[in-house]
Amino acid sequence: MTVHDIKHAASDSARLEAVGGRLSRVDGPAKITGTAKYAFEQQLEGLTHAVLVGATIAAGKVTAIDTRAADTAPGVLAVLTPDTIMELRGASDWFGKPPAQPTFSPLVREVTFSGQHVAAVVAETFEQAVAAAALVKIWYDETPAIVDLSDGKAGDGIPVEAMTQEWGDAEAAFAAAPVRICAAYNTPREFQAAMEPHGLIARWEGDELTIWEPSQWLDGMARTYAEWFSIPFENVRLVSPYIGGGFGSKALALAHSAVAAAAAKMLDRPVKLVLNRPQNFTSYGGRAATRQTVAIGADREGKIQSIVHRGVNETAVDGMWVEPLGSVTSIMYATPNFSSKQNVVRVNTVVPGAKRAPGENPSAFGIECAIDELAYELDIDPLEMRLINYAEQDPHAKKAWSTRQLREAFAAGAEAFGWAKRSPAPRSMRDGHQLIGWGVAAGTYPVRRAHGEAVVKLLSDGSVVVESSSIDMGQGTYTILAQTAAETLGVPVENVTVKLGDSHFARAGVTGGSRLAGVMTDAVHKAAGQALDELIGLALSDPRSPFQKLQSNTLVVRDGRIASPRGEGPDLSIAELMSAVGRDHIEAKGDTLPASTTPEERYRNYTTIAMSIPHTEGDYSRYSWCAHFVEVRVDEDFGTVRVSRVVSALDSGRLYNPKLAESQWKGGIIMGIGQALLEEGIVDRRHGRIVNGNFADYMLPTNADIPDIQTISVGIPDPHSSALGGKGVGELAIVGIAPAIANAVFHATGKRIRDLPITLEKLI
Ligand code: MCN
Ligand code: MOS
Repeated sequence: MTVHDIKHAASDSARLEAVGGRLSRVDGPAKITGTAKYAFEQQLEGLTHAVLVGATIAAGKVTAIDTRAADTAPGVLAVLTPDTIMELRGASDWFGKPPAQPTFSPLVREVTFSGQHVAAVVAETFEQAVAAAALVKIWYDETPAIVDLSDGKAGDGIPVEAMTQEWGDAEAAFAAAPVRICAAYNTPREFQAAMEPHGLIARWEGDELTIWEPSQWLDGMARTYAEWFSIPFENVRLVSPYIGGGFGSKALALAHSAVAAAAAKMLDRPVKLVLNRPQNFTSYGGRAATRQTVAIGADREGKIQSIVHRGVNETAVDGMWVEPLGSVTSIMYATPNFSSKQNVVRVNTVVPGAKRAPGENPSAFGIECAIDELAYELDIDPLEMRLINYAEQDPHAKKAWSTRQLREAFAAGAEAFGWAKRSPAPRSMRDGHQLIGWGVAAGTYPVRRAHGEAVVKLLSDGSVVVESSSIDMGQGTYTILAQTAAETLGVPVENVTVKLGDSHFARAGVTGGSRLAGVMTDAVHKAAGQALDELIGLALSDPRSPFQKLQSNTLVVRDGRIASPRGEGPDLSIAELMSAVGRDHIEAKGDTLPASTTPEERYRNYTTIAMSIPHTEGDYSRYSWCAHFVEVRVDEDFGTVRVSRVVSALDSGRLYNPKLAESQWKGGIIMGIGQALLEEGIVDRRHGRIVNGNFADYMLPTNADIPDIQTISVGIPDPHSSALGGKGVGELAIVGIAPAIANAVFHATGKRIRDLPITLEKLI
């Protein structure tokens, strides 16, 4: 597709089945009718059930484990402890870096966080395993834990040099600026809280391992299993056709995955292990708690002269997680002087992990609140403030934006929201006892790019099968790949079946960083294009083809029928042509990697993230952008906050399916409303334990908390970001929504809440 073609395809397609059409989810009926089989729903012969026993201390040593009562409980097949579970080989990390320790035990003696897996019971039934797990007795030698960032023992942490970004002389310019603001912004520990819990079924057949596990990265997780058990990569098959949400948490094989796979090997029976809800709060990391200070120096007209940013995020005692807190701070506004530095602080927690827009999300909370504070300080409209400091190029990379429709987003959002009618002073808009506040904030997410493969098969009945080891956790991959294949081949979309979520299919890298749609539409477009070329080639040159005598140099396929471009001569269905030339199928593999790629590079490309393409590669800096406009109503007496209106204008380039992109954006906005007002992992300071690790106490927004949300697409096709002109969609909208709400709360109440979530006790 040329740039010219892409421009034409910019607007919504009238044809549902084409790229750009508002086709409903093709996997929808299977999910609604219950025929979609999720990982834990596999019925296997001889299936056994494992239940984990977690540490009740946050730091210390296991001194003794008494398994006698559990060993003899009904149905118990094995009680595994650090002494009895098999040792596994250490696996390399997601960059492909070799492990620090050559071997490890997936059950631990040295405890570094509450809930860490110490023992596991395997029984014939789930109920028997649960009952026996309660009989396992563990003794500890407890040592003091560092419970969270505010713990006196936590200290300032370790500098992360790689996060330092500096130009000009930020400290001096800040000191010299006529107008200065400086404030601290905090976000708590948050969790991905996907409906479907983590877990897996593991089955060994000789030295071949099959794993049914919800996964955002089949190839990467298969590599980990292969390394743990010292078996060839090809011997591992991961199956994950449907996923009940991941939000960043399902990209890695974790300690509980190792326990289940080891137990299956030791017992030579398939093992199912599903984490209960509290275990979903301690067996893998959510978003790290963060602290930032943002200092902005400006002139009296509001032009920024310096930004000084310092960030801290919590990480684990025995694992490193860096939440890049300067990622939005360094690129959103033009500034001649800039400094951002970051530390990490080790606390007794499971290693934090990726939650939708890791880095960009808390980063935007800091800078987008701070810019609002500067606007009020100078009595400048917060929207105007953002335009005064509009970055015409990437201030950090010093490169042109590939596309940046942020000015357009501000304009379209403001218009639809009615921003011009805002009364500027805080507490100046009300409806009876409700204080009304309007807030704005911007968001962004880089366009992460990578490579992928896809196989397209054209079968003798004219139907089409697309295969890829990529996944659909709800974003719409099945649907957009069906549209891509249908459009490219010229067949009705009902004739296309997309098969995903099996590591034995054509390979794909991680579904993270909102990159999959761009990667896979490219691969499927390539594969389908090759299949079409082969079909037309056969039709023109095969002696048995009725088109052969036509002496035409090309043919077209439309609605599954093949004919000459001007409609002269024969007109056949694909099935009729395949039968005429005696072919039962045509198969093509689309591969976006260069032909010169070695097998080793190919393996690394799909099983590590080391080969992602930088978003600032070449001449351009590539990002998606958005502007959120929010109305809140704060009860004057009770301090309760309700978000009553959201209008967001977003630039994700060309949309492959606007209906699904809007759904993704709304999902991000809803998650952001939860972050702003409700979500917070609460740590019991005595035991270093998450006390609200369940869906009754970890507050998430329900439909009643969510107002009408209007999203407006202002994107234009971006040929530098992907083959078909799209930019990332999945994480964009959760960036900037919490600060827009915090800014609206300030406008409503005159109170600046800099600690999320904004709960009523902080307002009264
Ligand atoms: N899309 C589009 N036009 C584009 C780009 C995308 O129409 N230019 C639409 C497509 O429907 C596509 C979807 O948006 O399937 C997401 O595309 P993309 O932005 O490439 O993101 P990924 O497919 O890589 O999905 C991952 C992303 C991430 S990183 C998280 S976290 C997240 C998210 O998607 N987790 C989700 N959205 C989620 N949605 C659901 N339902 N569940 C999750 O766990
Ligand atoms: Mo998304 S947090 O990059 O899986």
